[in-house]
Amino acid sequence: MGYSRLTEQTVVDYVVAQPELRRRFRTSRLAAREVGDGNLNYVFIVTNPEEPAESMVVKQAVPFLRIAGESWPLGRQRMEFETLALRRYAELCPDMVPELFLAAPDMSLIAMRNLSDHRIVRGEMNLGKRFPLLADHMSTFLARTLFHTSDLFLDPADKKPAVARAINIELCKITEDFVFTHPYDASPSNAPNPDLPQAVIDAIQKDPELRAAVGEMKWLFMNAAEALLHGDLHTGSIMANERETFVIDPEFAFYGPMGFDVGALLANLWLAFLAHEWRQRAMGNDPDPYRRWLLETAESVWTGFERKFLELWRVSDAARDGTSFIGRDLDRGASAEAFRQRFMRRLLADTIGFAGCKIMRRIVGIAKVADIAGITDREARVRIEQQALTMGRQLVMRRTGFSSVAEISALARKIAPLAGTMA
Ligand code: SR1
Ligand code: MG
Repeated sequence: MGYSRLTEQTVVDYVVAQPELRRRFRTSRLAAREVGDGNLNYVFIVTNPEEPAESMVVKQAVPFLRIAGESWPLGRQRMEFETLALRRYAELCPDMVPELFLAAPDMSLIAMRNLSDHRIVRGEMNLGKRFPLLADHMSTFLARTLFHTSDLFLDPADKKPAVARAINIELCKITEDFVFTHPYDASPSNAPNPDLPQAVIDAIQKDPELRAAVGEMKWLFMNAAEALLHGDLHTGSIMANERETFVIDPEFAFYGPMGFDVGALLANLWLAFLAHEWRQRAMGNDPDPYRRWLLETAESVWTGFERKFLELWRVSDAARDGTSFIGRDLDRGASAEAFRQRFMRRLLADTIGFAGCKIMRRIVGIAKVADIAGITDREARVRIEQQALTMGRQLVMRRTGFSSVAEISALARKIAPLAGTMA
């Protein structure tokens, strides 16, 4: 079948015509709704109106960038990278990705389980909801996916073809441009809040030290094929409830630096921390408890990730007759352990640097986060955006100087104090 763009009408005909999809419904009288709120694709929920529990999601790539419109062409192949990543994640973290019912490269679409009992974490956090298991689940996801797709675990003869299969040129280019380049080179694609003083943007775009540091992060992103990354792991790519957490939307997947995925998640928790100084007050709450929870969640993501990643690594090395990534053991594992400790320190620095870039791009660049862009008090929004830029800058510039994420919590509280600690 050739490609055609689906609509709320034609997606139903499509589902009914695919036996592996049709058999999941007791009727062919289905209804569909387009619910995509992402920047790239179209997402339909197809339901049996008589039995709303019978439903599925159909996600289709269109040959352009949705956020920009049809004048911005973008290949449809991104859905194949999403499929590849969802399949690999289903092997590594089966309870954390939606079950795939069908992948149809000809139509650039996938059909999968509708996570109807789960909500997008960003939207819920903006309403002040807590996810008590989020840090535990996401640290497990990060540890398992990043360790098992890296050279610390895989045979090089398996890893290199895996890297080659996931060369995602177009979507990496989006990240290279919109995360690492355009926010800093005064590109016309930028869309800063018009209330933000030009001097604040100039401070980001005309600081050679900062631009050089961001350039180093871009270089790492483009050259360090460490592990299979989700590639866009912000809080809008996670669906959760009190019990379960699912990772969705891995169309940006490729083999890149591990810190990019970890940093994306931390950056979005820190952006939420900044936003909730206003959001919680607007809801009539004392902002401190929720903001503290966000910082604790960020700390637990890192500490949980570090512990679980090291655990997987030590167990895997132990099963290899004393031969680890650095070679044969000659000192009862002391050298292997020293390498692990250095590896994690370097990974923390990468994570912090990438988080800084991710924070700044959400203020200056084209793609915003609703956490901050949805702040209706203009003065508060400008204040919080300035805090975000201050924090992003410090993270990138000082990324090798932090020895824990708790130190970043202290930095965040210094830049945007908790109400209880304000003078
Ligand atoms: C043109 S920027 C589009 C952005 O949307 C995705 O969610 C990625 O973050 C990408 O950078
Ligand atoms: Mg997405």
